[in-house]
Amino acid sequence: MADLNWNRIDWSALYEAGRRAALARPTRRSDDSVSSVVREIFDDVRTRGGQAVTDWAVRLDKAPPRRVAVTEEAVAKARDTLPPADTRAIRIAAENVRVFHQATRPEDSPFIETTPGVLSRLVWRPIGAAGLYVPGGTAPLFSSLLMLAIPAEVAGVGRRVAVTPPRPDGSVHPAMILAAAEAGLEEIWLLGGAQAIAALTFGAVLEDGEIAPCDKLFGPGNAYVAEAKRQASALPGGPAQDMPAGPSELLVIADRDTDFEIAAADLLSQAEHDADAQVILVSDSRTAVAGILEEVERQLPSLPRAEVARASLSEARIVLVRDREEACAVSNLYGPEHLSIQTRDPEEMVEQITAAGAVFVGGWAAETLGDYAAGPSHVLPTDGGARTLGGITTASFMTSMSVQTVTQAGAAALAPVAARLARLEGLEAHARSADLRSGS
Ligand code: HSO
Ligand code: ZN
Repeated sequence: MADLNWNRIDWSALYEAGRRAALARPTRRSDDSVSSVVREIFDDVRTRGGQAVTDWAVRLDKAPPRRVAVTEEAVAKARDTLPPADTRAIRIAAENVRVFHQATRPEDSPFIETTPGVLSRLVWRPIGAAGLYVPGGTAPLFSSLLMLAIPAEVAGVGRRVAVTPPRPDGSVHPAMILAAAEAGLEEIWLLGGAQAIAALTFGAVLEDGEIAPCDKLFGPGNAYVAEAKRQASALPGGPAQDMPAGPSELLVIADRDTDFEIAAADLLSQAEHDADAQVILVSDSRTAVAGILEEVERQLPSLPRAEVARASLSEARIVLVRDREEACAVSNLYGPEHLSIQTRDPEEMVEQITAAGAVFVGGWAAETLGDYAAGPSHVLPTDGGARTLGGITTASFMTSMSVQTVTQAGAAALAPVAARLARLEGLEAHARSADLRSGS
């Protein structure tokens, strides 16, 4: 059943403009209507507060916002509804995420003495309050809760507020409770969409309690959530946002040594996320491309989410390149959220990669392992953001500040320099402030 229509791109036949166009992300549906709905929700929540949040939640998700307390009792109940192996898997994932983030937490620098007596260092501080958006929709991504809440915890964030859409019956998935418990969260709000982002932005007094405004908003979401985060971060004094988020992306580089079955399974794992998920296969081998496509066709029909995967794959691209260097160049130009290098000697290619949210090296390193349990956060930049932005780390939940200490001798040495530069800029008050320290 060759009903998948793969878009094939012959890289060496294209000029620069054509190459960029071939890798462009599709423009998404009616951005204007999304932003006007979000604006309407924001305006309403700004003026009417919690009541507006509730009204929008009832209208769009058929349920008022509900606070789920992660009590011992709730955790025990959630555990009882799942096989013990599920609970263990969540625990192992959480532990790995914690270990990775503890080991990569930024450390305060030592004092650096640029001039005798002039000592500066860089110190890191956690942000005050983080709003964590955990997508629901067709799949409750409790793994995203781990990938946000644990780095935030390790960073030392004072207040973490997690929000997630209710399931169609208004309930929360038991795995979400267990993930919250593993991440040391005391509560989750069943509240989704732009109204959740508005609540985290303006604060909202709701029937079950208060959501206080947050300093920074994190997490992936649909087009409305992404637009809401964008509008929130554009407000004067509004919260910052982690990164602009679009549909998930995977670019696989394959050659004739690639295991076709594995590469195909990975492409499908990406495609099942949603119809907009971006799948790209880059290869210097026509044999590999044919073999992988055959495998995709073979594996697809038995997937429960075959229809979603099929929709995504109808937009999938295959880029034929001349060699490994060209494969890396394609990937760097695209800047994928996930890059999987399934070639011979994959480590060698990593050196040439400059833009990807996460790189999976070799056939054993499935993106799926990273999605759930390897340790690094799976919340990563999409839409080419990887060209200038990394994924979530503990540093995303922290700010750095410089701390400067100067002795009298240090001031005497440096003040004349500063005074001179100040006068060069025409800033006399600065110069006099320096003069007072020069000791002359
Ligand atoms: N691949 C997604 C993360 C995810 N996958 C969650 C499964 N569950 C974006 O990195
Ligand atoms: Zn995934």
